[in-house]
Amino acid sequence: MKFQGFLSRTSRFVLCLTASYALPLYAAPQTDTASVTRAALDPSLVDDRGANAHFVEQEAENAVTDGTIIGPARTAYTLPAEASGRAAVKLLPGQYVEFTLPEAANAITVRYSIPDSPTGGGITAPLDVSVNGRSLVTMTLTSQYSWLYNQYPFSNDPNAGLLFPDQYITECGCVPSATTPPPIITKPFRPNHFYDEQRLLLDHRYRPGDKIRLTAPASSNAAWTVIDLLDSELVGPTEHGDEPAVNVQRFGADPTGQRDSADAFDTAIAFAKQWHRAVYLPPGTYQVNRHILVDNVTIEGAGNWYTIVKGHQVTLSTPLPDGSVHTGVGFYGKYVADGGSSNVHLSGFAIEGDVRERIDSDQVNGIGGSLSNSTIEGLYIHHTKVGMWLDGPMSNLRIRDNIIVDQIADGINFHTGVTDSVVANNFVRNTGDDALAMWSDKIEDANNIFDHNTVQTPVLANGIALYGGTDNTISNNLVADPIREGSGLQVGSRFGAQPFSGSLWITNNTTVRSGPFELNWNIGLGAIWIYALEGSINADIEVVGNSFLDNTYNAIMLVSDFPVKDLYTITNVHFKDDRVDGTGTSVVSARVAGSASFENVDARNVGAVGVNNCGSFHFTPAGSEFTLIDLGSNDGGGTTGPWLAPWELPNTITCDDRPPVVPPPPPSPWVTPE
Ligand SMILES: [Ca+2]
Repeated sequence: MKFQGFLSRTSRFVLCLTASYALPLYAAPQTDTASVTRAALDPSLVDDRGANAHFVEQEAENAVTDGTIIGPARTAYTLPAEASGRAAVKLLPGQYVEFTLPEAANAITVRYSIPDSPTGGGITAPLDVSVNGRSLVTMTLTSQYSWLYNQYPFSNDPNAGLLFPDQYITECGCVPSATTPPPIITKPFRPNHFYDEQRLLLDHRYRPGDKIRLTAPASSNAAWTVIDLLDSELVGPTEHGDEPAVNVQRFGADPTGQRDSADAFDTAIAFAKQWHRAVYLPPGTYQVNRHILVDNVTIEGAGNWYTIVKGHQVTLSTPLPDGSVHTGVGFYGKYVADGGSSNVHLSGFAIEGDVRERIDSDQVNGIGGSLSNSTIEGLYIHHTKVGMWLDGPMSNLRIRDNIIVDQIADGINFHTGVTDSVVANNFVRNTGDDALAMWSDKIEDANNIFDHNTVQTPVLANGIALYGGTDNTISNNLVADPIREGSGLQVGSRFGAQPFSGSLWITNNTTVRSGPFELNWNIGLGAIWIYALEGSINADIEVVGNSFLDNTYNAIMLVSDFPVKDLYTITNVHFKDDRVDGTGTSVVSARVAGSASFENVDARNVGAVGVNNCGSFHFTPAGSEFTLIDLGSNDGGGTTGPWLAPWELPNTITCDDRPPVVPPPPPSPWVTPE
């Protein structure tokens, strides 16, 4: 390696002497390989927003490679769109990407994609890992948990015809079964959920400046290997549990993962409860292929890199009362109908599921049931359907410092009457539905806080979604790269939820590369998307101190659906002290009747008219049915002038749903007098 480096420097030197005009000939590789990002942004742009993670992120597109950068591009159903920062590196067999460690590390996480098998179901393929030129290990990548196709709730078969030919699809703008001649449907139809990630403990601690090279071997069976990013981390030593904890191995649990340990877990839990002790899960991999029922118990692992509870998906011979046709690994509180659980404390282990398809009736979640007066901390949850699906009513659950990645559906969902609970400092990437959600189904979710979480690349739906509820707070979160049928932050009267009431505080969040194209509506969304579909939204909604960065379309959208546009309104929304840096189209898109107030909402790099005001589409001489209330200090704009110009106020019709998109420059520090 040193010899090669010397050669390289010599050849540069010679070129300099002989052909100084030919700089580009030897300028590559040109990248700062130690560049650390958060959600593909300079960390200084998102200071104190999102989770304080243990790892540092480096995007492959900023690293050294002899492969090909794909993207940046944001079109759904494409590989770059689902990559962090909307770009990645594509390696052909024999090619590499190399990262320079910015900090000491003994562990890495690789986010990647490899092709599906021709008939679906996935393949495995090797990825060589070397450090400073020394071969270390060959990872086995898999596409068994990625690649879904077709209409919701999706298929694993790339060759399948339309699942629902009697449903409208935007691709033909038609109902295929009712159309003559029938439209030609390209297969695979709507491929998505391309990526997966894998963690690797290295053999020892490496130093800043050491070079981690990922190589697709020349002999790889994968036609290509896309690397999105590398997270590197210095993992601490194993934790031993609070004495005198009950060691699950004493009850026959097998840390080699060979034998099923579920019954041993049950026995250890029963013993621990009898003697009022915690259960300890020592380092190892424990095979558990069903739910572990938890109530009034503490279960502590040795740390989520060391203690892994891993299961196979099991097909049930008869469906369970809850509708499940499969079961799998998960820690479940009792359902409310069975009394609910309380005083459960889970920490320091990983849950590795085996969910490869979306079946909404299946309870194959990492955490489930009802868990009042409980804590969930320091878990790593992977390949389950939903990381944590809580069915209330229940109260006082604290969810902190967890990592939830590569889910088939949501990351965390507070479903039905979850109150006085906190979701803080969690990292959620690559969910197949809303990453963090409160769904006030039948009973309001109330007095909950989602704070300082990082959400990246939900491949369907929203980063953070609120469906009804009262007095909830969404604060200090970082949300990046929503891809389709959702956006960064959604406030929606949808899914039969109870109406919003009381107040909703959306404060000090940052979104980036949000406000994507809505394929069904054929228009762009807003990074924050307030949506009156099933009822008016008139609770007090305070949107304060947020930054909406690099919005693909709009920063803010208030909208109803066309069939109900004369039924529902949005009123009582208040924007204050928000920053909008870059919109492909407008700052505000209003496609609903109602009003909102704006105070000190500053914008720059705005691509279209500041306000796209359609109201409820009657276009009468009285103006739009939507009114903007200017409370002052709303500054800045773009090529079309100030974003909130006097001529737009209070309700000038400016309706143009599909203006040209002007991609903004990358976000940069906001240096203006306050
Ligand atoms: Ca990337």
